[in-house]
Amino acid sequence: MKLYTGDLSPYSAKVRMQIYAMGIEDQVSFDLPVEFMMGKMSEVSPIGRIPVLATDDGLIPESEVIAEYLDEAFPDKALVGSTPMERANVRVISRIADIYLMNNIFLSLGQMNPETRVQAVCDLLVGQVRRGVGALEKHIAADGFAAGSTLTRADCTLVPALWMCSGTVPRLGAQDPIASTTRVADYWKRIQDNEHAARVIGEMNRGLKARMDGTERRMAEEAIARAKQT
Ligand SMILES: N[C@@H](CCC(=O)N[C@@H](CS)C(=O)NCC(=O)O)C(=O)O
Repeated sequence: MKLYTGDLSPYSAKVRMQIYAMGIEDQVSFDLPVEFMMGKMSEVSPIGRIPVLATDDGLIPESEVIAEYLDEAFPDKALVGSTPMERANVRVISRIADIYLMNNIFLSLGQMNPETRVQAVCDLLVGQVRRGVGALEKHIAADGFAAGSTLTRADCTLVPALWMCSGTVPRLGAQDPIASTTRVADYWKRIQDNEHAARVIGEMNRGLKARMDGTERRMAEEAIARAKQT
């Protein structure tokens, strides 16, 4: 299998963390198609976004669907909990992270520049993120991992979402919503010591550095030039 993924992509980081935690890295290779760098990812996969998992049977887009697929493909290593209620809880936390945090944070990226920022849009989106973090505070476990005593897919979704939240919201001129929580703030501190979490955080930081210092753009230009020669 091949995962189309990028260092800085939090949705990709979610799937990478799951692959690392399941111990199935030897079954998956990682790649970023040149079409993504050219803004033509929809030629590879109609949704046009990463991550995408390429399997022998075809392509699977959408991080949550890939996550479910990996759990089903490797049931003895699945990270979704063992009882129906545990599985429901893992899925609820994962949905809070994806829908209420990540979606709104991604939409807010267009409001980063104070000179072009529409404050009402920014307030709306940050308000939704704050509301999502408030819900997470009630659902997340008081100690251990996000959904209890073992690492699950809830952690794989939350780590990139909280990384995005703490890195993005303050740049919109608002307080980090995690700062006014107890359980979420403690969890965020705790989980960064986990080896798989630390690894994807390191990868996202590396991707951010490459975006900021121009390395990402240079590498994309070189890959595009190579693709045009062939
Ligand atoms: N709902 C999708 C979101 C994926 C997504 O938005 N990926 C971003 C990178 S993190 C992307 O590919 N953006 C490119 C674009 O929007 O054209 C998922 O869970 O996989």
